[in-house]
Parts: sequence; C-alpha cells; structure tokens
Amino acid sequence: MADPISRRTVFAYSAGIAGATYAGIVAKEHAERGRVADQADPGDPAAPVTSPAPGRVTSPVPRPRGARPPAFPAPRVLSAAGGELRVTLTARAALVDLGAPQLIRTYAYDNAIPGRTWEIRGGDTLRVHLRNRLPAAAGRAARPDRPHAWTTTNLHTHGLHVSPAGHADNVFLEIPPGEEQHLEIAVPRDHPGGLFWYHPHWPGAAAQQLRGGMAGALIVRGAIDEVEEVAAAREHVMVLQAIELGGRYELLDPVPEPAAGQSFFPRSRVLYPVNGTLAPTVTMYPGEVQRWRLLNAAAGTFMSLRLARHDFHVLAWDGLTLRAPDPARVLMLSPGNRAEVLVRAGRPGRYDLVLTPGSSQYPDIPGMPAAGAPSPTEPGRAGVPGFPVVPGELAARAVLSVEVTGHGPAMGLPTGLPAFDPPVGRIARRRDVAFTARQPRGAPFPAFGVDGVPFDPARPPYRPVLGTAEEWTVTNAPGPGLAQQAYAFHVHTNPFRITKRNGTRLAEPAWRDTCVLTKGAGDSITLETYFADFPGRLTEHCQVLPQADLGLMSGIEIVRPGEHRRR
Ligand SMILES: [Cu+2]
Repeated sequence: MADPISRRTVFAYSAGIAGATYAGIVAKEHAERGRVADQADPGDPAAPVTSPAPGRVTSPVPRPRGARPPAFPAPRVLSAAGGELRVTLTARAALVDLGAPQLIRTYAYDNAIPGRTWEIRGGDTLRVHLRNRLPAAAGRAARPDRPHAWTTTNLHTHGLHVSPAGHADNVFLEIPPGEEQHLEIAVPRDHPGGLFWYHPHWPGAAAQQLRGGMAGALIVRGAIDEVEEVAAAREHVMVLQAIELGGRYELLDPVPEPAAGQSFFPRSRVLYPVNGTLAPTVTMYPGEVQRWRLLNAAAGTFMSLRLARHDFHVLAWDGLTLRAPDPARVLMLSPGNRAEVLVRAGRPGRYDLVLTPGSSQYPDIPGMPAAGAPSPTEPGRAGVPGFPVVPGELAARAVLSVEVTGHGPAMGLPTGLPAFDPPVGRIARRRDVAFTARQPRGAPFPAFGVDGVPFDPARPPYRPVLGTAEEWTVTNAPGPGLAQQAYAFHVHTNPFRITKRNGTRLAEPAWRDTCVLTKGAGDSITLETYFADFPGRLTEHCQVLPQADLGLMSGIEIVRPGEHRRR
C-alpha cells in the first residue's frame, strides 16, 4: 500500500489562469474497488496515504504513459464509526487524471474527482473540517448577480434532512481562500436511507466549483439496504459529472461581464466522466443484478441515460425510496437528481450506457417531460446571450460500458420496497413562486430572478412556519424578449411531494428534492412540503447553478410559531 511518493510532494508551477499558482499531484483513486474504510485524514498532507498507489507525474501536461484506467473505479469510501464520520475536506487547485489526453488543471476536493464517498447511518453526526486552499480569485464583480468570489466556498449536503442553521448545512457560511471551518451536521435517527451528495454552495461561486469537479456522494444506509434482493446486489456508486475546460484542459475563470458572443462560464470542451474516469467498464455476468446509484453532479447539465438492451428498475429518486421498483428505459436526471436502480444483465456482450446531455436552452432530450406550451421564441443554435453552446457539447455519447461475461447464480428483483411517503399534513398556506429570466431593455444578458428579483441575501425570505405544511406552485414565468429556459427547482432541508405538473394532477405523487421545470411559457410544478422540525435560513433555487449564480435563488426562513412574519 505504500505510495512511492507522499502527498506532501507537490509540483508547483505557474498556470495561465489568472496568474493563479497551481500545485497538485495526481491522486486519482485508481483501482479502488469496493469499500476502503479509512478514517485517516485524506486532506492532511501529513496523513498516511492508504490508497493503492496512484499514478504520479512531474510535468503538468501529459498523462502517465501506459497508465490505463481500471475496469471500474470507485471513489474511496469514508465510513462512519462510533456514531460519527470525521472528515477533513480540502478544496484546492489540483491536477487530476480523468483519462483524457492531458491531465486537467482544476479545483477539486483532496486532489480527487469526485470527492470521497461518505457513508453514514441515521443517528450519526458528520464532522467536517472544511479547509479552503483555493487561490484568491482574480475577478471582481460589481454586482452580486454575477459570478464573483468564485474561490470562496462552503458546504451543502444536498437532500439531507438536517438543520440549515449554525455550523450544520448552512449555505450562508462564508469560507474565503486560506480559511477553514468545522461543520457539525447531526443526521436524525429516522433519516431515510438513500443517495445524497455534498458540494460547495457560495452564491457566485457554486457553478465554477461544480463545473471544475467539486462534488462527492453521500450515502445514508437504511431500510432500503435491508431488502434481500437489494442487499444481494453488488453496489456501484456512479458520480456523473460535466467538467468544463479550456483548450489546454484547464478550468477557466468565469467572466462577470462577458462581451457579445462570450460566455459567463467560458469553456471549449466538456468532459463527462463517471467516478472521475472517462468511459470506464463495469463487468456483470448474465442474469446478475447490480445496484447502481447514479448522481448527476454537473453544474447545470441535464442528463438523459439509457443502457443498450437493458431496462433500469428504479428503487429511489433523490434518495427517497419508491413503493416498488419502477421499470424505465430512460432516466432523465436534472442537475442534482439521483436515481438508484437495479440492472439485470442480459446475454453476454458489450453494452453502452449512453448519455444525452441537455442544457437549459436545449432541454429536449429523451425522458424530459414535455413542455406544456411552446416557447415564445426559439434561440438560434448559438444559444442565448451569455450562454453559447460549445460544438459537440450536447451530442449523445457512451460514458460507460457494461461487459456481460462469465456466469453466476440467478438473481431476483424485489417486488415491494420500504417506501418514503410520510404524511404532509394539512396545507396551511399556498404560494406562487416564479422563476424568471427577463431581458432588461438595452441590457445584453438576461436577468434571472425568483419572482422577478435577483438573489439578495438582504431581501426578506419566504417565511414558512415550523410545524406547518405549504403548497407551492413554481412557474416558469414568461419574460419579454427572451426565449424560455428549462430550470431545475431545488429546495434545501425538506424534500417535497410533487402533486401536479402544468396544472394536471399526477397519477401518483412523486417525492423529490430537485425537479425539472420544463421550458414552456407558464409551465409549472405544484408541490407540497412539510416544514417539520428544523428552523433556520436556507435557500430554494435553480440547480442549474450558472443561473443560480446569476440570481435565480431566493432565501427561505423557517420561523417558529408566533415569530413575526413579513413574507
Ligand atoms: Cu442549494
């Protein structure tokens, strides 16, 4: 297990990005199959390295010769012990090997893409020592609804039902470069088991850090893991990302005020790795059932997935278990969505998992719910101002292959599952929430906002009352002079139950924490949510994070009964 070179050894060089000094090592977790329980501090340069020896480089550009990616890589798993998971998480500039022609220069957690997988149970406490070692950001933005301070960070545990206050899942915490904080997130004993994830969430910085690769899976073990057929299945976490890079495989700085034809988030290529590897291979034997836990950890890309000649049997969306496996040919994951599925291998052969990416402007990918109304105008193929499309970015591609070979015992699928379907309670209040993209007269770019107002932390938030339920109708509000865009609605702390789409009641309500808002003018989702037990400030926003960083976000404050309410 000894690494020939300690992680203390880094290779500093000057990068062309805003004069930032990058230092990094290749720390890809090659060949880590299954779980490695590791309580060492992976972010501490003095900590012993316990992973299989990663490749190393002394030059920032070429890949190590002969370094072939393993059959199926998995992020290292850090498991809770004794009721807690202690993690040191270091955000830093890094060189990472995704299997591309060159190593990429980007921002990453602990030099790895994706970050480690955290594994806990209900009742555990997450103790995260979050250190920001990113370089100082060069850019200055005159306005809060533009990319700014994009190397300031913090941490969101997306989908976890935990406190948004204090030093828990608090996205108002600010950790500038060079600083660090200790977070303590107590997970309720009755927390549902499922797949969640963690990522940075500082407004103005989240898109930049996500598109660079800063994200990791977070597994809560629970009742779903006790289902016999699920427990018998070999498990793969699959973190799907869209890494946006320049021509030299480097993460480019955002442009707060782009010129005509420029992008807020410039890039010339997009890589779609699974667990930090381009086009890995999963092996199965005919008749084998595997459990795949898929996460769309892209900054803003919608992902449509299909596996040649195979169905998915969906167990859960967003970590929230269904009543029974739901067969599906296609999975459409909005950014932030998770789909946990069983796959039963067919006849021997090689089968591709095909990803069709979609963007807010071009969301018409397989599995996308149909828009209710046509868009008022269709943008040209170059996209809307500030969001040009890179050639080939949205082409369908194989991101993973399944090799079906060998033999083994036949495996079954479960018929029933421990469904997540708690009562919501009587609706105390109804709200209409509008996601808006308006084109101000004379302005080159759209102005994003909730109810027409760009995010401002000083603005009074929505104030639901603790212990009450509300019904929200979130509408894609038409804006003059601008084509409609698809969005992904996400709210922190409490999941929601979708009851209607575009005014039509769903045959069966759907629990989610993130849901696409389709592109048509006036399209809507109606949802119910119960503000059960965690007061505090949080946000709801578009999980297409470039839009959130441009203002498509709003505050929520869950107040105790009797507290003064202004909104
Ligand atoms: Cu969020």
